[in-house]
Amino acid sequence: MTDLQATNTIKTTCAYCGVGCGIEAKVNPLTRDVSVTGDKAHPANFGRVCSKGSSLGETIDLSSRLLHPFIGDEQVHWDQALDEVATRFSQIIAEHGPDAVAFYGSGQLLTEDYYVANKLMKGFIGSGNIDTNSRLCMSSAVSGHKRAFGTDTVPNCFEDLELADLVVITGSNMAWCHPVSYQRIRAAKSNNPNMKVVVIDPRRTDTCDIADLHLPIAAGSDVALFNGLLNYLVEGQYIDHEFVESHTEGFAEAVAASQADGAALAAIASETRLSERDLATFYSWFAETDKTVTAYSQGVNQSSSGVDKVNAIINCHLATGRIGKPGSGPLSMTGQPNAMGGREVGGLATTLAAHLEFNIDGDRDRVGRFWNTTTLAQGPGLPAVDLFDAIADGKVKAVWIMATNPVVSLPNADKVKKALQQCPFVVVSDCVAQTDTMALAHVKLPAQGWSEKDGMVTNTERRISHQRALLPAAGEAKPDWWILSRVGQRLGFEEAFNYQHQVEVFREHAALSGFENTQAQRLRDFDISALADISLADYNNFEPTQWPINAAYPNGKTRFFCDGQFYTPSRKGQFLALRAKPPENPTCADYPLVLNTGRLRDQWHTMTRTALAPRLNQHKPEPFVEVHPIDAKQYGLTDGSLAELSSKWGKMYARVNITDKQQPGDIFVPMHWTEQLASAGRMGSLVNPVVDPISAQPESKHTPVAITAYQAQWHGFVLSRQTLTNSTIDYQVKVPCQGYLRYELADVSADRPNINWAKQWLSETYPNLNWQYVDDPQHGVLRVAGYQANVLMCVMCIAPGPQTSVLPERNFLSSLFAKPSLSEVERLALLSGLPTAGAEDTGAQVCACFNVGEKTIRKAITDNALTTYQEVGKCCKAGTNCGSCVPEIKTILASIAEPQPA
Ligand SMILES: Nc1nc2c(c(=O)[nH]1)N[C@H]1C(S)=C(S)[C@@H](COP(=O)(O)OP(=O)(O)OC[C@H]3O[C@@H](n4cnc5c(=O)[nH]c(N)nc54)[C@H](O)[C@@H]3O)O[C@H]1N2
Ligand SMILES: Nc1nc2c(c(=O)[nH]1)N[C@H]1C(S)=C(S)[C@@H](COP(=O)(O)OP(=O)(O)OC[C@H]3O[C@@H](n4cnc5c(=O)[nH]c(N)nc54)[C@H](O)[C@@H]3O)O[C@H]1N2
Ligand code: SF4
Ligand SMILES: [Mo]
Repeated sequence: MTDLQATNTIKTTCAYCGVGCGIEAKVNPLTRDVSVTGDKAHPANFGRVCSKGSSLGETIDLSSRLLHPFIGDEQVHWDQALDEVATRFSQIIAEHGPDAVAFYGSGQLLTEDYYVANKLMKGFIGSGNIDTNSRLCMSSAVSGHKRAFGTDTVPNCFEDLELADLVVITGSNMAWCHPVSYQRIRAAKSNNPNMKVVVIDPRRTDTCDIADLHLPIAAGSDVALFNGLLNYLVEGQYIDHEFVESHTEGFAEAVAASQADGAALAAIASETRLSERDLATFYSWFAETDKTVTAYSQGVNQSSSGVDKVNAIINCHLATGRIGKPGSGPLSMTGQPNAMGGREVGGLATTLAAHLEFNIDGDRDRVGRFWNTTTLAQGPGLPAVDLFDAIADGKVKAVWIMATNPVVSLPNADKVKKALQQCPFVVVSDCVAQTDTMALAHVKLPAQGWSEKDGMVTNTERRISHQRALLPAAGEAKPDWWILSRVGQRLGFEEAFNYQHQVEVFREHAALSGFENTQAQRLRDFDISALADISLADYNNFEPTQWPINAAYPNGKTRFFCDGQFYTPSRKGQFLALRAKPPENPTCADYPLVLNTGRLRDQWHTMTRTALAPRLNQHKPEPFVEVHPIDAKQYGLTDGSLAELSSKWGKMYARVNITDKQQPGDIFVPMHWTEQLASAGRMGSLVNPVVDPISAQPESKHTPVAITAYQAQWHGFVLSRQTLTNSTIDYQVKVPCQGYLRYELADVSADRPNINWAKQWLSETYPNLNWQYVDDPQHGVLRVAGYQANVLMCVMCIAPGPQTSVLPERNFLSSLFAKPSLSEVERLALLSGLPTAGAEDTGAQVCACFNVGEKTIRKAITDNALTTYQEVGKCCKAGTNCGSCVPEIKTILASIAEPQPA
């Protein structure tokens, strides 16, 4: 059989964001080659995929995987590892009670995994101590939904983004974080000339590319903005009185509270840092456009007033009766592929399971009877930040972390790291061998990752899709549900965790959702009881469907609440009386700037998977900080140099990017870099541990910080085919590229690296190379190349001072790694740093899908007199797949049309 014959096509779901795109994977199980295209039949994406989705096949390489269980550094059999986990957990529970242990999970677990984790901890170990990274992500939306609707339901769906005449995108960089939904809005807008888009974000992000209005709101002031809108709707008589009177409660109190701080536009303008004119435009568009969707994400949720922000938005939709209707409603954009599935199974410490609640009469008893357990948790457990504090305090003595990397992603991350270093027993399940959290594990458990694991995920619009196995497991990796249930059995819960296949878990989850779920007992929105007896064949062939899936809605339901029926005791939607309040930690003289953190187009969180795809590392290769020109001047920062950022909690280094997309006083750092890739690039160290008082979601978008120039005495880079040994260089960032690694280096030490130092360090990796070099102490220049025969193995370039511009062109040098051997001319060119004739420098990457550089695009535009991004796409493919780089292409077009003064 040839490799070609072995290829088959399997439909599955993307591993990454909450859009939950359907994909078609062409799989060769013999070579483990997987190539991905969009599934035209999947209702979340209709065939589209973004740069991350389309490069999934490049992230399943086995070299970075954890392939076997380990206790300490010793590889062990599964039985030994499972026994160790069960024994240590049992001992600690016996000695200190069930609240001395905890699980910390993730929206990247499949529903079946998550269900088993929750059942084991809450149902049988008997503690509420299972929380998840969804606490850092969706918990404010969950609490906001529960306050307004009496349940955690997203009322609308993706299609509403297309049906709307006004799309308000707030606290969401959708162009980068939900790219396929964003492209759907872009396409809808070009078909509907009446459609307007408003973006509310302190930064001018690429999402603003399709905005008719951008409101660069002062960080944290969203409640004031939407309270102001509620008032405007009242004063201008835009209220849907019939809906408000028949189907809601608390309207008068909400309006009174929103007026308490002054309802005049001037007052709101000063609180939100917006102009009165822009405010009036936004308010009038919202007031007059019946079909309005407000889509929101982490700029809303990750705040000390996150829940109030959510309810301030929902208040305006309830007041106008615009909820659950085609083209109108509030739309919480979920982050992770199974953020919603986690909420269904009760993965948060504060809920039970299947939308049953600790604080609702009868629900504990209901879950206890269904699971046939007498040890159900008495009440909620500790939410994430409190949980890690309890570990630091020694109250929680054993923790099992699965599918998340809290040493990077939790706030006050140095404290989290220390807590885990001191914790008597840390278990980590991950598919990747080296993460900042795995480094602290006593027991390391290899989990199956995307392409191997098999089960259900639920996306933003409540759509359940099957994520299917494409390949056999890597090494001894096992599904998370299997690992958890085998430990559950060893803890003595033989029957309750006797699952042999994930479909058995799914059936039980579906049955619980329908258990005593009637008006007479306790009606819950989440009900997929029609799947309680699903056959294995139907499970395997399951078509994407929006819940509920029950007797009344066997094929799912698109929208909730348009009938005015909610899940509160009175069945009425609830207005909340809200007062704007400033972020809990204000800036001060020592820490004068607001640090905002978030995502990049081509990276996923802590980069354990996206950094494996070289083309995803080229757009933004290093940790950086975006600073407004006024602040850059004030703090003595130059573009492209390094800065040190510090807060009360920690510090980091980042490359300075001066841009007027920031507001003065605000700076932005991407959340992605870890200690595995950057010596001091872990931004979680800086972030304040303040949380929302209702949802306990951390305020990741607002930390007071200081910034100073990093006084580099020298800087440089190494390009190397192999991973280098650790060095003591102060600033060191590793960038995986195609066929080689790039290390960016800098140090404050006045000792200039010389050829001896360079040879000593590089020889630890390459003991037998031929070295060619230029070492010029007078000019501080060092260039070293190492050859095996004529094959270039590594090259180092060092220059004095903090600037990067004096170094040779990295793109040219990297092109030499693609050559089987180098000629004498090329070797000389390499040391002189000057490209040889004919060597192509494509410039910084713009399009990740087709790896097209800025210089290629500029040349295409000037050579062919191109004027639109569509023409650029036709000419060099850039921007024609996911479209996320279209704003950058437009910027290049504009800069050529109107040359900047030199
Ligand atoms: N490329 C990529 N896509 C992803 C992910 C990824 O890692 N990479 N992660 C996924 C996950 S889990 C999530 S949760 C989502 C997150 O998706 P988003 O929420 O869209 O992403 P963020 O970049 O975290 O933050 C969104 C915006 O909030 C703005 N913001 C900050 N403060 C405020 C404020 O006070 N008010 C308002 N209105 N806006 C503010 C920020 O400037 C930022 O542009 O992305 C998902 N998709
Ligand atoms: N400052 C700041 N902090 C933030 C945010 C922010 O915007 N700013 N955003 C927050 C948000 S919204 C989120 S969602 C979090 C994300 O933060 P994390 O959850 O910490 O980040 P990930 O890199 O997604 O970690 C997932 C881990 O699970 C592993 N993994 C993948 N699939 C599987 C699997 O099937 N099984 C197992 N066992 N492991 C698997 C991956 O290799 C990876 O190590 O960060 C939060 N932290
Ligand atoms: S938008 Fe991109 S990352 Fe999100 S699910 Fe679709 S392909 Fe995956
Ligand atoms: Mo998230």
